[in-house]
Amino acid sequence: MLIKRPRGWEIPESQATPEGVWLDRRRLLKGMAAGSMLTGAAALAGCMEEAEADSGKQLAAAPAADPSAGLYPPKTNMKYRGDRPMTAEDLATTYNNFYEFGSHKNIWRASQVLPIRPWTVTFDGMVEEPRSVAIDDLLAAMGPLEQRVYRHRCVEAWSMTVPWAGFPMKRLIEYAKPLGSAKYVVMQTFQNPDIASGQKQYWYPWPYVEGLTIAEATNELAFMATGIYGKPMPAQNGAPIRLVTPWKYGFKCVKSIVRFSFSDQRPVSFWEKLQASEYGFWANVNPEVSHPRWSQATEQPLGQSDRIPTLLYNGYAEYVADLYKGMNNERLFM
Ligand SMILES: Nc1nc2c(c(=O)[nH]1)N[C@H]1C(S)=C(S)[C@@H](COP(=O)(O)O)O[C@H]1N2
Ligand SMILES: [Mo]
Repeated sequence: MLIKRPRGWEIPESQATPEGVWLDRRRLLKGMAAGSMLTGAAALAGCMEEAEADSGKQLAAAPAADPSAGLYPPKTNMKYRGDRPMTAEDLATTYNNFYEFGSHKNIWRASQVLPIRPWTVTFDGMVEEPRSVAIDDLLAAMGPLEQRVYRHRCVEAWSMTVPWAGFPMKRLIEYAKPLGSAKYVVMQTFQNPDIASGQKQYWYPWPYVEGLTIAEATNELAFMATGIYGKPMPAQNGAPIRLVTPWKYGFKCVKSIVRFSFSDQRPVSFWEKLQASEYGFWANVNPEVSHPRWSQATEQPLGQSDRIPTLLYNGYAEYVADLYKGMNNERLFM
């Protein structure tokens, strides 16, 4: 018999894991591990098998020795609830874009080699005083983490709805102390071609860089995510810290950030350098502005059978539309 292995977005909605289920699984796991280190490890393996059998796919594990594990799961901020069925964890953590590890969706295994500790984040450029800080010290300085369920819309027209853990980007901007004259924050992904084989592909303008205006970065929706599904961020989703701007196309959400630089010059981002006619600085979601090669009118939620209409600013207009008032000469939507 020929068995067709469904692609990510073809898995029926009935298999999507509702929030309660994965939370319970996590609690179970925690409880078992607390019992004894030894049986904890065995239980973990057992639980993985169970999850694998559940979904017909291997569940991506959170990094084993993550010193920040105790911060998860954080409290849910009920203001941001996604308003759509939650995407199954094993889809969101095995169907990824992370070109550093390959230009296909199945990079999650390859990305496990990313060393997420020690991890240093640098703040420089137009700041009161440049500084570098270890990720766990930064997490401590950012105060309590929170969980927010956001929709995510990739420019390729697939989408997901996932629970991120992290803190408002505004808090990080305040911590960085930019000068009043800074207009942009520029974020850069790690660079290490020995680990990330995609970075040996010289035709890409490594490192991955993205930017926001300070007004965008301090908007209440802009979020620094350090975890997902109630756990520390797995490598493939951008450990240990990545940007989430849910009103913009997904490529703005730069992963595995090592540097925040402040500038009065608009940066040219990774995709814009590669193909400026298709990918711009603003990249706000708009169903009426087509990508030069495909329509943006609808999207395919991962794990669901039917496409759904795409919304202006991905449905977040009430939060962000004012940011772009009077900018009619800008290419706001690509
Ligand atoms: N460093 C880096 N960040 C990146 C990318 C990338 O290739 N490299 N891909 C972007 C794109 S196109 C999308 S849609 C999202 C995907 O995030 P996810 O894999 O967590 O769904 O990450 C964004 N951030
Ligand atoms: Mo994307």
